[in-house]
Amino acid sequence: MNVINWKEMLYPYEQTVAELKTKLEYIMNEYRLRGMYSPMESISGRVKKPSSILNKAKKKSIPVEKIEDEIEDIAGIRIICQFVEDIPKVISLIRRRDGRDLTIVEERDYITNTKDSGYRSYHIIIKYAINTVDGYREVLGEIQIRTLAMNFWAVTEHSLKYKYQGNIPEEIKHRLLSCADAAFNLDNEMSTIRNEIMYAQRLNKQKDNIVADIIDHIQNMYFVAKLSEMEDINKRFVGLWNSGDIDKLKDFRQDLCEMAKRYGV
Ligand code: 0O2
Repeated sequence: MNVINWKEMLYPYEQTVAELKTKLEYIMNEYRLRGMYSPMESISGRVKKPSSILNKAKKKSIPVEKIEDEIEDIAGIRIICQFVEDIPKVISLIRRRDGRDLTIVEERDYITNTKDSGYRSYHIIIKYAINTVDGYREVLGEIQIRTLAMNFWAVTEHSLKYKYQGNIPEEIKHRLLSCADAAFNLDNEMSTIRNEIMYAQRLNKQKDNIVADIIDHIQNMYFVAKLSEMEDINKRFVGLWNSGDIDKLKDFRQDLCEMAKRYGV
């Protein structure tokens, strides 16, 4: 039997997870930077543990030398969305990369085709190209896309599976199915107030950006403007901040911008 050097074997997967996570985070942050709603709420990644790889290989009768070809989720990325409607947008973002920095091998839609367990999620199996000491190679990876509600259910069910070593008692399985229904209904309910939520989030983001600009201007003028002027500015800022009036905060930012220009900062 071949002896696996786990650290060496898993290193390219570490690289894959780190690169993919960074690339997707840049997209998520670019949406936010542009004041747009991001269909990705958060992104996480992990490399499957050796014990978990061996368990899966045993369960699926995969010989050790075939592990890297047949276990597709050694490198795993999970993208969490707020709303079900965000999921197709994230899928498009990934499909756009097909043939560029990654290749799509397979898509599994467990949202339309819910698993018997109640599991819902969209999986995209990919091949990702990396450069290693030995040169260019491709590794398999799995991107899971799901809502916050789907994730809550899956993470909870996963830990129960672990606790009961895969044999969850029937009564708990039954209750988990009710929870899966509840998560499904929660997603549907959230969709009905999606526009309201998105509007509120955009407004908050806009306010954060304006306040960050105001603070930058105040900081830049701190040592060049007159003390009385700075005291006045600080007082106005606190008043406007407390009022929460976004239009007045915008006007104030404009005033500060002109003032900063006059001071040459
Ligand atoms: P981990 O610990 O998350 O890595 P199979 O093992 O046959 O069910 P397969 O053929 O590898 O799955 O592919 P599939 O169906 O795309 O599932 C891969 C991963 O999806 C699983 O990896 C889980 O992360 C998740 N998943 C699939 N079905 C379920 C489910 O019923 N409940 C939960 N909580 N997660 C699920 P691993 O290796 O099982 O686990």
